[in-house]
Amino acid sequence: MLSGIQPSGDLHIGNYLGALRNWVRDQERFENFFCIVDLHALTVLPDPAALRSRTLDVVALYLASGLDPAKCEIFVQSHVPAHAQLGWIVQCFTPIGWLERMTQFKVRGQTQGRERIGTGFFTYPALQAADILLYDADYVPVGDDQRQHIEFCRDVAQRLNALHGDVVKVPEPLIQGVGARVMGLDDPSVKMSKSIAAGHPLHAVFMLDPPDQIRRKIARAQTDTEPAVRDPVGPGVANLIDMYAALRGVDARSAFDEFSGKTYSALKSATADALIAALEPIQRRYAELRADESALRTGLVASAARVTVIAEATLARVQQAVGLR
Ligand code: AQP
Repeated sequence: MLSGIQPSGDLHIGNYLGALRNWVRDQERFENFFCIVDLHALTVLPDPAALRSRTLDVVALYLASGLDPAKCEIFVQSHVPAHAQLGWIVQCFTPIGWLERMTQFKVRGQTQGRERIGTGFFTYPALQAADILLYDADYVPVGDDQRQHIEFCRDVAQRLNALHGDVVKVPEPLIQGVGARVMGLDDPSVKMSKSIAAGHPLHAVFMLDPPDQIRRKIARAQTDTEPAVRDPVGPGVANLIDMYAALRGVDARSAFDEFSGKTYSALKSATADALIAALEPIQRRYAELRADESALRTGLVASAARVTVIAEATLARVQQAVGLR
């Protein structure tokens, strides 16, 4: 199993419910590779000091959330040069049209204008495919927003295999039901996202928000003008119900039944309670882990050394197949 998070901003509960918490739950079942994908974060031209520090923040959050370094490789993508090397090869096998179809690229193209987007943002699905293929991943646990990118990875893997024999493994996405797409609290028509949260204080609950902030943000989450929870619920209410269900480990229907006929403030207060209960222990562990940077760095160096052996073997196999060796 392989997945990663970009250190491109503060992690929010979408990252937690859609990805991280599922990795923790499933870590006993798989051989696990979790990276901090700093090369991807570079596509949004972060401040260098912030990128450096956020990379360690994300490592500490992985560990604080319960990823066990005895069961998972936790490493930084740029520490393993094979990612960039295979990324280039994958790009060469990627028709431009496949990248132009990517929703993230199309959306950013509409908001920012295509000519202003860095080439790295356009080609990053190819690098992401390389991240996955290097470790012969069977499964890629992600939120629903990444479904198209995993499809892209499968397409490019199949293309490589069709042209050069069975050279890479074709992975499957692992996408959960509840929590797979947490929407913005201030605008439930868009997915909760680090980049939007950076400019909109009421958009997201961050994993490191203190309890009073969590309560304040959830209390101000957009709902609608109905007096109480009732079918059919609007998108803001559905988002709160979905978060509550994910945190309580029940399906969205049971969560709806629990609040049916109750006020929005009852739903909000229960959702905030559930978030605080989930995040408080993580925040306590995070504070301890993040204080010891040298321990974090030591773990990263050791993991990068171990995974490099695996990544280089796959890279050599692909290089051989395409004629570079
Ligand atoms: N809103 C979300 N709901 C559920 N899962 C989500 N993920 C992200 N947002 C949500 C999942 O978190 C993992 C890491 O994502 P990423 O670091 O690659 O960032 P992203 O998908 O581009 O989304 P972000 O974190 O909000 O950043 P920006 O602002 O750049 O879009 C992935 O598994 C993702 O599915």
